[in-house]
Amino acid sequence: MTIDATHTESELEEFYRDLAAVDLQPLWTITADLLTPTPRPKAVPWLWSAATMKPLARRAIRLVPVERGGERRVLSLQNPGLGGQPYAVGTLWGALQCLGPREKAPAHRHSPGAIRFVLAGEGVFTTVDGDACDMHPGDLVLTPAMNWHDHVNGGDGEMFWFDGLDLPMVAALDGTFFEPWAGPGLNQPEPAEHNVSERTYAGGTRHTDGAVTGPLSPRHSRLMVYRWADTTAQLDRLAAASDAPLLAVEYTDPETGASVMPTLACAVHRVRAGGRSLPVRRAGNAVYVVYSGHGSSVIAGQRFDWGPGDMFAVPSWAPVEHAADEQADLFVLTDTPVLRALGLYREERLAEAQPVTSVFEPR
Ligand code: GTQ
Ligand code: FE2
Repeated sequence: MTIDATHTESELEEFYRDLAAVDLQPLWTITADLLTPTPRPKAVPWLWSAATMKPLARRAIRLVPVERGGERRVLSLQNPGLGGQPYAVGTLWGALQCLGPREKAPAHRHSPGAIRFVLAGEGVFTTVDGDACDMHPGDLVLTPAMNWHDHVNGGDGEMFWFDGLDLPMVAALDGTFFEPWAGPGLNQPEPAEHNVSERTYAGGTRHTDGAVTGPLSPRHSRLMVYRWADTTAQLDRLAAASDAPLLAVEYTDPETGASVMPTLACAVHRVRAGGRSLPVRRAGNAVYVVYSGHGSSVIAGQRFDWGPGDMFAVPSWAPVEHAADEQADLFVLTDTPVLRALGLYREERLAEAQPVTSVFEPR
């Protein structure tokens, strides 16, 4: 067959009309970027400063109760590139959650998995499928997919932490399920003993009766809480043995060494005082939370200055490099396990610092 060169303009127009009428779209007329040479995330590099967020969170504590329905006192990071969707980057939910003295957030469970990284305060425990995990600054607490969870502030102070969820990813897969705790009461009963998963799994060993009984292929880590003392001790050991400007540790499933969840990876990147890392870009999205220290990151040519409690978005494939005036610890949430599992992951390390073309002005 060869192309009928005798066809008329109106024949062609009619053909396109007929296609549209039966919900078909010819690829050769599609102008949207379908097959981009490299990822083009809609989310933009962005930073939410603690100075802005914290007073607003305190106002929320004063003005808005935590109840069934709203479920959580959470300020979600809304990336301006995402058209009003409450997502930090295309695949990740990021948020600041807080609880006032003696407040309780009701129990529920859902198919999106979540992590909490504690920023400030004492007194809250998150109960994960019956195991009450005490939370202290710098701790990471997991609430994996379909695990019941609620947050209880048993103390007299406020508490603030970062929430990261794979919610947009699960939504894109049309895999969202949610269930409120049916009771009795709004919360899981407080167990007599707290931190059971920690006693069983912490430190890379597992409590057994002598037999080898662990799951062969756990879908998520069975350790629900990772203590800051362990994280910082490991970083100290690495820093003592290296003069690299940036040292990173990934939180792992102590039984398998895998990422903490099938969808989410968590890490801490420590930038040495006076250190400056070279740019790297990675397929997949990331949300950074500054735990301590002051410094700046250059993301796709834009400089973001940061300090404790600030949160920033690094969309897929944007080159990112960090510099710190004093030693800085950055908590990093990524969707890397999904890209790796699907054969989509890649990274590129650049040999030279990026030229800085603009400086981000936080709101
Ligand atoms: O704490 O259970 O930021 O379900 C978003 C959804 C926190 C939570 C969020 C949630 C939670
Ligand atoms: Fe939840």
